[in-house]
Amino acid sequence: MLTIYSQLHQLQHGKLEMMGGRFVPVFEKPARAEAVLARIRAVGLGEVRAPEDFGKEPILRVHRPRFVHFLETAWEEWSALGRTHDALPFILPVRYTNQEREPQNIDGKLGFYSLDMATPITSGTWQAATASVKVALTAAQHVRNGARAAFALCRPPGHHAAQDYLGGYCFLNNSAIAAQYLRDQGAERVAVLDIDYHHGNGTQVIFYDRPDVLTLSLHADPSVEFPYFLGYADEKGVGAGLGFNTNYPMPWGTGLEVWMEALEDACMRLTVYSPDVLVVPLGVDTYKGDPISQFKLDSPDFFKIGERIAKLGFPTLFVMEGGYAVEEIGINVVNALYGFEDAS
Ligand code: Q9C
Ligand code: ZN
Repeated sequence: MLTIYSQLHQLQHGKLEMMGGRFVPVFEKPARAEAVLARIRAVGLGEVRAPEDFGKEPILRVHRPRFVHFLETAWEEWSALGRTHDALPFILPVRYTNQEREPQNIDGKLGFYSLDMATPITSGTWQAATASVKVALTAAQHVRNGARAAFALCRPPGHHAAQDYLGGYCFLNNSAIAAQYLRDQGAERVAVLDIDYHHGNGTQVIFYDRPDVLTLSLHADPSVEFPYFLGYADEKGVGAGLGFNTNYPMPWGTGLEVWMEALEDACMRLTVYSPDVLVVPLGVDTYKGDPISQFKLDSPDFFKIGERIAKLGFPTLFVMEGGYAVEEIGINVVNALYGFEDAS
């Protein structure tokens, strides 16, 4: 399987994130992508190629222009105040607040465009996030050109980012941008099967009112897990999109058996929908040894997951999302990709 990778991901290297009322070292760090790349090379999964540039247009098909402008200029505004440490918000808009008026001050803007305080903006964030989009788009183009599958080794991840907010270590929604690009290139129906441990809230809201992009997400129950405010089973889409979003929230401690039952139901829906292309936001934070997650999948389980997805028979684009057990992230990701290739 072809992998697309850009070393520019290294430019996103935040120092601290807010967790449990403390600042802790960021979990979403460059070593993650390096470890996945090393494993791909060690086992010889296939060619590793650099991304192509698709310009800003595919990003603007998903994200609001003023949000993209904010991302591009946030570090400049922040550092103009003499601040040399990472940019984070300290105030977030909640209920009964103005959700449309962008503040002028950078501290207000950071809150206005953020979901959490765990996603630091650094001097290299814009370059790294746009390189990650290029990786996803190049891999998408490869699948659109007839490949059975491709792997976009994206970093930073994307599935928590929505039209106009960042969060959950995500700035631009790589999977959603790729799905929209595939639609714009002529795919009539695209499906997104998100298997990251966390709900793909950004992808869900981006396509919530549309029947042309089916969104399915298997994840930890948001009543006890990030992102808390979305990802429940009763969120099924709206308007023309009603019936085209399905969430599979599962309790802490979920292992392969229960997880596979959810995947089986998702596969049934995918078969009925019959997409031209399947996009799989691939997070391996479902792994039992993940430092911030509470599922119990083991390394060999990812092979079975890849196999099951391959049996669907759709051209498939894998997009790297979460997974924070750096020691095992390479094994787990490559197991999923190998399982897919084995059953293809
Ligand atoms: N108690 C992705 O996997 N912090 N994002 C959670 C845990 C944010 C994860 C704190 C987790 C975001 C792409
Ligand atoms: Zn995750």
